[in-house]
Amino acid sequence: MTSNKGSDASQPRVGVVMGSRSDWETMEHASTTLARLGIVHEVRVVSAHRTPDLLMDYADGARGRGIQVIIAGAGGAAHLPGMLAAKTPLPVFGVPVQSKALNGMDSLLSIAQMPAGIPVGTLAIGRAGATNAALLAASVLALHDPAVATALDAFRSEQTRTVLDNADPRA
Ligand code: RP5
Repeated sequence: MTSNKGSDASQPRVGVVMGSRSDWETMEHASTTLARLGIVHEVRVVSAHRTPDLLMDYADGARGRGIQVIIAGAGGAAHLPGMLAAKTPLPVFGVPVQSKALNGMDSLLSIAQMPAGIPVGTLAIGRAGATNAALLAASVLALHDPAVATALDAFRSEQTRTVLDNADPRA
């Protein structure tokens, strides 16, 4: 996949984590977007509440394993992104999963309202947020990786062309 000078090309560079398997329907859009850009990534269920020790281990070890950005999705009392950010200096992008009870407003506020000093970059609720988290992660990697920068440029050009080529919504 994407070349990365000085490191193993098969080494995941982005960690996509989620609080439950039930979040996959949303978070798979982060994974497919990263794959489309040729970015090697790993996908894990890590629950802030059900597996707190795994959460701490994941956050502690991520940087040492070559992860450069973490995308974390969770719903309801969505503490996963914030707790990861508390434990790792890596950039953490949080994706609020659309909850059944409150339509994701609970997830959004849980993720966005971090105290000063521990940032989480918070995306939109649901699929758009998951997709954009992957694009933001790619932008971070692209700062030092020309192959990712090229893939990102191509993605945007294609997106623009698709809109321009389908300008009549009745067609
Ligand atoms: C959160 O609780 C998860 O991120 C998920 O969005 C929500 C519900 O989890 P399940 O009960 O479906 O496993 O921790």
